[in-house]
Amino acid sequence: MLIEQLKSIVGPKGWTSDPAAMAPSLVDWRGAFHGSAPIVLSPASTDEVAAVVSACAAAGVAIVPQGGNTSMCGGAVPDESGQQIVLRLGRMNRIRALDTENFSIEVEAGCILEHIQIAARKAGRLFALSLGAEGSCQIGGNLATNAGGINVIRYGTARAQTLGLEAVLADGTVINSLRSLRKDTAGYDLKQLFIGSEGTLGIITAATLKLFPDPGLKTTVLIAIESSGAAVRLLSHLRRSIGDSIEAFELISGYVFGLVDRHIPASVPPFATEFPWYVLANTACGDDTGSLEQALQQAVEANLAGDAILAKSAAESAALWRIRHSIAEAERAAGKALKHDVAVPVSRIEEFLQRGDRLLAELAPGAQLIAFGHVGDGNLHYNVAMEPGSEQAARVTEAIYALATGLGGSFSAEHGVGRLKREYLVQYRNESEIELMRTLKRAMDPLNILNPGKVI
Ligand code: FAD
Ligand code: 2HG
Ligand code: ZN
Repeated sequence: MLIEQLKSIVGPKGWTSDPAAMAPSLVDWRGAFHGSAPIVLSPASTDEVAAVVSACAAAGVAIVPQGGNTSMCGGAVPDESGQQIVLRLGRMNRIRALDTENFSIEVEAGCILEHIQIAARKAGRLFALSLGAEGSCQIGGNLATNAGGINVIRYGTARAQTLGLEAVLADGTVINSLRSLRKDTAGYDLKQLFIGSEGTLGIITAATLKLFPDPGLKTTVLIAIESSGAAVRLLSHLRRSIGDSIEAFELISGYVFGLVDRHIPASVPPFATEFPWYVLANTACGDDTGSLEQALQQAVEANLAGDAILAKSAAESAALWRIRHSIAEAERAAGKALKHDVAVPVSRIEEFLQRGDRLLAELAPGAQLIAFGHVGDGNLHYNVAMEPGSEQAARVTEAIYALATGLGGSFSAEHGVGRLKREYLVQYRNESEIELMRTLKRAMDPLNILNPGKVI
């Protein structure tokens, strides 16, 4: 009976129970988590989402919100029970309004991230969130995971770029906090409850996002370096020299460059000589690359950089960023891996990597490290090519997480907790933090129908 009710709420275009059509929603991007569902719903409006949630609440049936299903931690896939309903947001993909003077844009949750970037650019503005999955991930998923990506160093995470939010609560109530203000201290900032909560406290249906002036021409530079520590010192040096114009500053190991070269067609190896590490950076200094070139020259003289290539055209820049954005795909093509999306203070990156190497050599001799990340944010993807699930794999993950948190870091930097890292949340957040999270969850979702089994 519930299923018939749900079908009538969303209409004939808004549901499927065809196994082939449901299949992409029942497995995660890496193929690590498989689930099943009686039906996949695709509502077309906030009212339809509210009616669906209210019907599910009355029946006590769980809902798994799903955007582009690019989660790296199994967050958007239902469990194996066959009882959880998948709610795809992709049909809600309208850009509702763009206010150039207010530098803001209001979008529905199912908008593909790249479509928002394009709409902003057409209006001479920048929507700064950018990540490898931007061609398929959706803004609702980005906000639900508080996604990071490559531009955090200058513009902050998804949270920092959100002005307002519309969400549906676990009983079907619509919370409209779609304001577009930079300052607003009227009561609790409710939108923050939903950002980063991975669909466990409410379903995001729309958002008002911050835009920036379009900095226009960007300069992309690929810098070869001898050590990860040099990357951190190089970043400090560049920040002192050219200030806030650094938009992205990504660390990539030499092995990872080779991995992309082997698995992604038409990716161009950058240097004739191989270096252990590379930095790929974007600066927004327009036509004036003089101060950047001078700062790079000083870096070479101070042994902070081995060699540097400045992209000479937009096409060259795109080719370099294609390499960076293809890492996850290359790693997936190469086989199974333990994913460690950790953060440490930027100043502890070198220590983390050195101690991580020693731990790996001890716990999994010969296992291949796949290290890269958003070094400007202290966020490293310290992945290890290994079959997950064994005791040895668990020991490696435990050791890496303990190392990161021991250095004042986090075991979960930008991908979220999802299903993959649930057990670690209770381990690495203190008791009072966990209790407050549980209190919030109980208060906002007393029947535990919103993405149960994820996060907490
Ligand atoms: P989904 O995977 O569909 O969902 C993610 C979580 O959000 C799930 O828990 C889901 O239930 C929930 N959710 C989805 N939509 C809603 C909604 N409307 N309301 C409430 N909850 C919802 N992440 C980064 O942070 N930085 C990166 O650089 C980065 N690069 C990536 C590169 C690749 C190639 C891939 C495959 C993934 C990458 N990711 C990265 C991981 C991923 O978090 C992001 O791609 C993105 O934020 C997820 O968006 P999505 O629409 O695919 O969400
Ligand atoms: C990236 O930075 C993504 O490319 C994916 O966050 C990281 O594959 C990963 O571990
Ligand atoms: Zn990342």
